[in-house]
Amino acid sequence: MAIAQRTAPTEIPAGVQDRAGRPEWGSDLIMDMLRLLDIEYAAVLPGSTFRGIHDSAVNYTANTKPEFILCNHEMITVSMARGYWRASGKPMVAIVHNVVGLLNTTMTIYDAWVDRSPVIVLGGTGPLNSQNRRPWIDWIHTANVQGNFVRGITKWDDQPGSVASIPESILRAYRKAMTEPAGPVYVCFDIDLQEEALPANYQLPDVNRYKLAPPPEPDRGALREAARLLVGAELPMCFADRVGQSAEAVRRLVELAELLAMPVIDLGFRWSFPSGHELDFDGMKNDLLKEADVVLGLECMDLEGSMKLPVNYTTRQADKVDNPNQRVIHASVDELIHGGQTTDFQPLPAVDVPILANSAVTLPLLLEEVRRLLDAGAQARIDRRRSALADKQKALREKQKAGVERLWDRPQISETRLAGELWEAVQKEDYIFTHGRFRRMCPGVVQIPGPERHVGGGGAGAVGAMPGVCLGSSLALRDSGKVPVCILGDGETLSSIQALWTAAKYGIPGLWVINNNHSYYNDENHQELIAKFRGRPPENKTVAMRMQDPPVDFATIARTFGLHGEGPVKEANDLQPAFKRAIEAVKEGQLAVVDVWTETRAHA
Ligand SMILES: Cc1ncc(C[n+]2csc(CCOP(=O)(O)OP(=O)(O)O)c2C)c(N)n1
Ligand SMILES: [Mg+2]
Repeated sequence: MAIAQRTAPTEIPAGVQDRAGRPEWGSDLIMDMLRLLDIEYAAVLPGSTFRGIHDSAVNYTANTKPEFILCNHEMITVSMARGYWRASGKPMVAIVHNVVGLLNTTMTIYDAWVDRSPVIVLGGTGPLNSQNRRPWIDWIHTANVQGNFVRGITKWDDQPGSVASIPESILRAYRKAMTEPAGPVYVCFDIDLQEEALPANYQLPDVNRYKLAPPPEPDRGALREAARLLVGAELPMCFADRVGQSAEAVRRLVELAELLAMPVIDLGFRWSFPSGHELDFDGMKNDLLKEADVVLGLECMDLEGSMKLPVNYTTRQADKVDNPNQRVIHASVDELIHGGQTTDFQPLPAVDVPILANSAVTLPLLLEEVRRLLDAGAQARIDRRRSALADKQKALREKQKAGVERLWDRPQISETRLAGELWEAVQKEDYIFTHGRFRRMCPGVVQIPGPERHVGGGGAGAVGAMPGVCLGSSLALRDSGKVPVCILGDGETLSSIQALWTAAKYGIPGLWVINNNHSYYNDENHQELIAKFRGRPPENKTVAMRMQDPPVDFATIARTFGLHGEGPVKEANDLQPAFKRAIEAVKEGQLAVVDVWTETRAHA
């Protein structure tokens, strides 16, 4: 049964006529521009520096298109916008108060930046005319220049100097955010501009004349060389990373992989290759790298790092595979966005055939070139490889199966069991995962075809961003009939627990499964490693690390917001009934939280 279709519970302002297109004030113009750009939602946490915008949203555009979505922490506003884009391909706006609101967003703006997600952050400041400032508060909430706080982690920021400059500023923000490589932008509006009267008969711009340019096409010479290397290879392999931002690109990648019998490793920023496919070789990267004579990277965030053997977490070192004749192709537009504020540009990969284009554009053209070059000799080599890979894949699946079996029946529920049971429960549904390292949690078992069933991972590893991201994806999917599902850590959930209120308020459904190991476990693992390295007692790794005494009761917290709560589930046998009840609640349009007490996972 598909999820129930509901009418979205918009707060309709009393006695207001939607008067879009006839702006009277600077802030009316801002709302007009957002509507012209087809922005459906703006996530907000209110503040007096955007009282003009807030008034226009309510009393001018009648809280529709964009509709304001109230959040209880600014980091959730930005995360929601990011999740919304991931699931819909459309940008969403976050509007935040002056200095303090903006500072609260910074972690999630960075997360969006590393995720190459177009989030349009708007804010207020001032008044810049100090004569108009209230004592104290307006002074501490004004900055010169406010965008400086996020300049290194946004593609662009602006602070228009007149009402007449507002349309251009918003249009450019939209274009900058959306043009690949996509990323967050910030536009700050002086209070005085928001509250300034517009000239009578103000004319709005024709936004159709400012359309986004299509993404750049790859150089034909580079494409031909890439095809030549791939067709002539003994063993080509592929690392796929942001490919899954386009479902069509994933289909083309499957076609290419099948045509060439080329194993693929999905690096995890998106769901870029079907798990369980005969060429899904996640888990066998190291063996393949030693043999592969050609590596095809597709939009890899860290190609160089991905081509290394596992990291020794104590020394932080990772060795490069010794394969001197290996040739590397990389299609990516990431280089166009790298800045100097943070080192998210990663180590510079050695690449023989660089292609400055995304995979959605590159793959169809590469397929054509490869097909053109395939001759009988190449075909014979590919056929031999296909059967050799089938044996390798069989061995890989057996190893994965044994690994999963080893972690299935444990005194406490393992992360693997949790993921396997969740997969069992949701695969019968019209599901879509909005987050979760699902491929690695229960390898070989979960079979997810592509981004239409999993919007992927990715970001800056910022604990606390994901609840908002999942909520934003679920907002985008609210009327799709799909059941949005995610697995969240207890630590990350608690960091943004107030996101549950927004879910309740706006009827945003979703199944949130909390992998509750009562710990910031990732760091427990680090404490154990360092203590052992220094010859100190590793048992102390749990100090200032565990969320016990008292434990966090996520199901009760969910219920206090009027949401469906299950658990804590402590026995594996109770998982299926809990998931079943929770999925029923989701189908009725609710967010359901299932708190599962898990064991801390085995570490590296
Ligand atoms: C903002 C932020 N603070 C701290 C960290 C360090 N950190 C990385 S993972 C992690 C643990 C997260 O806990 P939880 O969500 O429960 O996941 P678990 O590791 O227990 O599975 C922490 C604290 C971080 N990445 N980001
Ligand atoms: Mg945890």
